[in-house]
Parts: sequence; structure tokens; C-alpha cells
Amino acid sequence: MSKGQLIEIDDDKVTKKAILVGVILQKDSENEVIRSLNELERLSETAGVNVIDKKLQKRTKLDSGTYVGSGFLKELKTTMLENEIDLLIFDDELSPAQVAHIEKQYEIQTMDRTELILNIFYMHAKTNEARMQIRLAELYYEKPRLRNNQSGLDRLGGSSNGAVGFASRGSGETKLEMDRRNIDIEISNLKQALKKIEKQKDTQSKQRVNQKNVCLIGYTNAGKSTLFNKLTGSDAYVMDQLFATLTSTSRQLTLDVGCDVVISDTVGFIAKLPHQLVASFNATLREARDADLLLHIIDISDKDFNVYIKEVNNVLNDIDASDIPSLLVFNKSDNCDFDFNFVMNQFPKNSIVVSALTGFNIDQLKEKIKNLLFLSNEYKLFIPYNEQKNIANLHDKVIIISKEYNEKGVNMLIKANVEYKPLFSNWIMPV
Ligand SMILES: Nc1nc2c(ncn2[C@@H]2O[C@H](COP(=O)(O)OP(=O)(O)OP(=O)(O)O)[C@@H](O)[C@H]2O)c(=O)[nH]1
Ligand SMILES: [Mg+2]
Repeated sequence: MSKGQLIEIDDDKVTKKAILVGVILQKDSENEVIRSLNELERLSETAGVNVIDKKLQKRTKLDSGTYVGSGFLKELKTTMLENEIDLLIFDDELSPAQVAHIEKQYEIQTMDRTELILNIFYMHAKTNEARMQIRLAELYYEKPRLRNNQSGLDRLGGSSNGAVGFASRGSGETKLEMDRRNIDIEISNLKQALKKIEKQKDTQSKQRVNQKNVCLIGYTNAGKSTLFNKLTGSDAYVMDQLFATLTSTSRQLTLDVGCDVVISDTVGFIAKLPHQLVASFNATLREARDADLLLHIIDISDKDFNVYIKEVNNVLNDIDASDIPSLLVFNKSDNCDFDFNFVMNQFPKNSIVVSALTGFNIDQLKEKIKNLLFLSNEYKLFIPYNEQKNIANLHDKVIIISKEYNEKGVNMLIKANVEYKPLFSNWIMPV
């Protein structure tokens, strides 16, 4: 496929200049819209865009044709011409018709939040799987936007990672139909290829039945990869930017429990996470859905952390992972300029404050993980000597607190997850 009229900025290091636009509707909290617009600035910077200004418009409802009002757009157009600003980035997903309208009527190059996030994913995709996933998300985004003369996703610059270029922008009715058909074929091929990768991974993980899976989840940039490295001694990619991690990495976590525990670092979440990405990153997000325990990492040094907790819970809901036991891990305690002890009162159950950077409370975190995975209940057992051979089965599932031999057998105090109770229920003694 040939590349269309893409926004190329990287080759000659000319940075795109942009104005960001947010809308405050009557139902919206102004603070929340401002927070989101600031986040859009962070996203733009991550994508290599130079943000010149941020504009907010208060409206009773969105303009169905152009999202914001025509007077507002005219003013923006003048500012953009005067200051040689290339791009208008909207802090929401615009309809294909709205983008077409603005670009045609006002000759303003527009991009929406979804397209910007897709660009970042494209720039950061390093593995074959991530490249295919992002390509699939792009195609989902692009298909309803194909138009006769100009369509497709605007590509910002950034490091070339070998991903396939976007669909061509057609120039006539037949070309448009052809483009649509090509997109359908490519979507179907990509889905098949991704399914194959997923199947391979499934087979690999089925070989490890005796294993507990812990998954790090959380808002992007919360410190998941840093914590993953601290817990496992790995060197996963850490960067002060959004969506540094796109592909999951798994490592053994040593907890002294005799059973394999594998921990996975994975892609971060964000408010208004594009649904195209949720669909195409299904396998990556399934990592969370298949976990025995989720470590929900929160940047406690960010005053808006409550908003982020809510957003992450929304995504967990979307991917059917909200019922999985989770531990709230408040990270970056070293960066906190307030007393964070109130957090323990606000979230008394299953929460801990840590610093992945300094190592503060990391041993306590491991202890908590161990408790949540294995040690929900304490049992007193008596196992006669003639049944001793069965004890071997227990060692990798439970924690043996004490062992006392007498002439008939062994008295044991153990801690175990209730799911393993059938393994020792014959020997349980009244406490
Ligand atoms: N001060 C401080 N900074 C931290 C801590 N943990 C992580 N960071 C910093 O936060 C930034 C993001 O860290 P990452 O580990 O890449 O965050 P992530 O959650 O994996 O981010 P994505 O993969 O982009 O979603 C980096 O600059 C880290 O150095 C911490 O405990 N304290
Ligand atoms: Mg990461």
C-alpha cells in the first residue's frame, strides 16, 4: 500500500506545531476538562509535537458539523496562519464527518485524541506483535474515515519501526471501494496472524499449570516497569513518557512459597483509551484478565491519583477483569510532598505505599503478594505416617508454619488458599 498525505516531521527534524482544543459542556467538571487537556499536552510531547497553546470552549452542546463553533474555528485559523501552526489537536474522538468538514471548510489540519494515541503506539511499537496490533487498531480507525480524495490517518513523525504504511487515500468512487476492500482483507489477515501468536502463547502457558500469575496494571507512567524491574531484577524499558511499554514481559517472582509465581508488566491505561486499541490489544490486555492477582500501580505523587484509579477501574470493567483480586500499590512515595499515611485510611484493605525507585516497602509488598496469593486461611492438620507420601503434594501449594512429629504422625499448622483445601481436607483438625 502506498502512503498517503502523511504528516512527516521526523526526517528533517522539523517539529510540528499545534494548538490543543478542549470543550467544556454543562455536564462537565471544568477541572476534569483541564486535567484532560494537560494530559493531551503530555501525549503531544510524547509524540514529538510542539504545543503552542491550549484552548477551551464552553458550549451547551457539541456542534454536529464541526465539533466546536465556526467563530472559534475562524479565530483559530487566523492564529494558526499568523504563527505558522500546522495542527489542531482535539481532546476527544471526532466523527469522520467533523474532521472532513473542518479540514475542507477551514483548511485546518486536524487530529483527535485517538489519532494522537495511535501515533504514539505506532512510534513505540517494537515487537512484531505490537506492530500488528497497532496496525489493526489503525485500520479500525481508518475504515470509516476513508473518503474520495483525502482520508486515512495522519501520521506524525517518529522513529520508523518498519510497520506497514497506512492505506492509500483514494481519488475516486472505485478507488474508495477498493481501499475499503483492501482494509477488510488486511484486517482479516492481521486478526488471523494475531490469533496464531495468541495460540502459541496459550500453549506455552498451559505447560505451566502449577503457576500463579500476577499482573502489573495501572495508568500509563505510574511506574509499572520500574516496579517490575525492582521485584524481578530485570531491565524492562523505563521512560518518563506515556506508553513506554506496549508488549508484555513476564518474569519469575521469587516469593519462597515453593510454587512458581510469574509476574507480568504490561501496557498502561489512559482516560478515553481508544476502543480500537482495546479491540486490537485484546491478547495483551488478556494478560490482566487471566491473572490470579492484579497489582494496580498508582502514582501517589500525582494529586489527581483518584481520577486515575477510577479510569483504570473503567478499563478493567471493559475487559472483564474487574472481579480479579487486586492490591492497590501506591508508588513514588519518595516524590510525595504530602503525608501519604491518609491513603492507608482511605483504602485500608489491600493497599500499600511503596517506592519502586528507592525500594521503600518492597519486601512488605512481596509479603502482601504472598498473603493474597496463598495465605488466606490457616489450618491445623494431622497427617498419619502411612499417608506421609501425600505431604510432598502440599509443599508447593501451601506455607507450612510449624511441623511437630509424634509417634503416629505429624501435626502441622499451615496457611493456604481455600482453593487448595481439597488437597488436605481429610487431615484437617479442629482448631
Ligand atoms: N520518583 C519516583 N519516580 C518513579 C518511581 N517509579 C517510577 N518512576 C519514574 O516514573 C517514570 C515512568 O516509569 P515507568 O516504570 O516507565 O512507568 P510505566 O507505568 O511502566 O509507564 P508506561 O509503560 O509508559 O505505561 C520514569 O521516569 C520512572 O523513573 C518512584 O518510585 N519514584
Ligand atoms: Mg512501562
